[in-house]
Amino acid sequence: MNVLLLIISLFLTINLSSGQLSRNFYAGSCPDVEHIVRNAIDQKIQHSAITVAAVLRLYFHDCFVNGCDASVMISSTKGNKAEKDHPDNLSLAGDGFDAIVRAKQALDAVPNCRNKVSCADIITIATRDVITIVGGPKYEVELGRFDGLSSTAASVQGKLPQPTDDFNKLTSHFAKNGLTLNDMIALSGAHTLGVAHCTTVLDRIYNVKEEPRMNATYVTQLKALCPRDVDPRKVIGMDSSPGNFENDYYKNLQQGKGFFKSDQVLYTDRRSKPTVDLWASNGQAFSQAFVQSMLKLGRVGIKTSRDGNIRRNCEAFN
Ligand code: HEM
Ligand SMILES: *[C@@H]1O[C@H](CO)[C@@H](O)[C@H](O)[C@H]1NC(C)=O
Ligand SMILES: CC(=O)N[C@H]1CO[C@H](CO)[C@@H](O)[C@@H]1O
Repeated sequence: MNVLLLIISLFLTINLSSGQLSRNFYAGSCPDVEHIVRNAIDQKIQHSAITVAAVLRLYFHDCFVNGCDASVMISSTKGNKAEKDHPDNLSLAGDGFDAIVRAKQALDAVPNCRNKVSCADIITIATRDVITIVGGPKYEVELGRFDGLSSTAASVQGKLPQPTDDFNKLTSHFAKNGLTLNDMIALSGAHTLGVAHCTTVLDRIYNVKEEPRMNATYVTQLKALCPRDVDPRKVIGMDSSPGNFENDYYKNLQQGKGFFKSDQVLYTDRRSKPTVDLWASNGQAFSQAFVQSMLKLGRVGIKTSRDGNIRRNCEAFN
């Protein structure tokens, strides 16, 4: 493991940051920012373990809609229906939002850090932390994002991939954000964590004829957990260890046990299958690829002091 960390950090040193982002953006204003966020996240997770997956998904949805600018955090008001109220927020778990709000409160309690750290950077740090906490790779984050000045439900439309999307649709969603097929395969590995609503797989498990690659044993298991008339609020793990970050995601795809069609297609399509096979057999290669792709995702649509600011409240514009 230490060797892996060394390799990752050497690689990152060479491949440092892009644009205005840097590793030590807050060195002058709030040098302890990463410890403060980490403590707040540790505390939040002790109360609610589902925070882990909630934060990771929040980061993805934030970055894919108008860039990583915390626009996903904004609460709707009378005059504005914000991003989080688009149906595609797909029930982003409230604990993810709450974790960021708490980390911000912890920062604001330290005089020199008060209103110095952007909410977008808090999400970025918190996401790295939750991944590390559940056994994923530890990596250095790039900081210096500003918070966005707009957030509308309308702007979410069509920006997020859907679980029923085919291969070309999926790759085009990632390409629009400057992400490659390799990035897409690596980032989809995030589905090693967390849960999904039964309602998102009902169609798939009760109409399996359309997807011959689905593992029959797995279909039986899913049907037992998610009967046709299941309570729409019911959620189930997307793999058998939804609280651990590992490369099981790829091993499951090899066995026809991808949770969504958008997961399984990575194994059925010849363009991505070799990479799935590689990462199923080599967890270190997956971890390295995942870190690189997370950093790339974190560079999407970065706001500067010209088109962004540092929010005093992550859930409202200044
Ligand atoms: C490739 C296209 C993707 C599709 C179609 C997709 C779709 C979904 C859907 C439908 C859910 C279940 C939502 C629910 O029922 O509550 C989900 C959960 C989740 N997704 Fe994705 N996703 C994709 C990529 C990603 C990426 C790139 C990440 C992060 C890097 C990610 C992280 C997560 C996490 C962590 C959860 C679990 C959330 C929780 O437990 O609260 N997903 N995804
Ligand atoms: C289906 O899943 C079972 C148990 O999870 C596994 O033993 C089996 O090898 C899988 N079948 C295929 C075709 O991969
Ligand atoms: C967490 C959150 O804000 N979820 C919202 C997602 O959008 C639906 C409406 O589409 C709201 O009902 C949820 O409260």
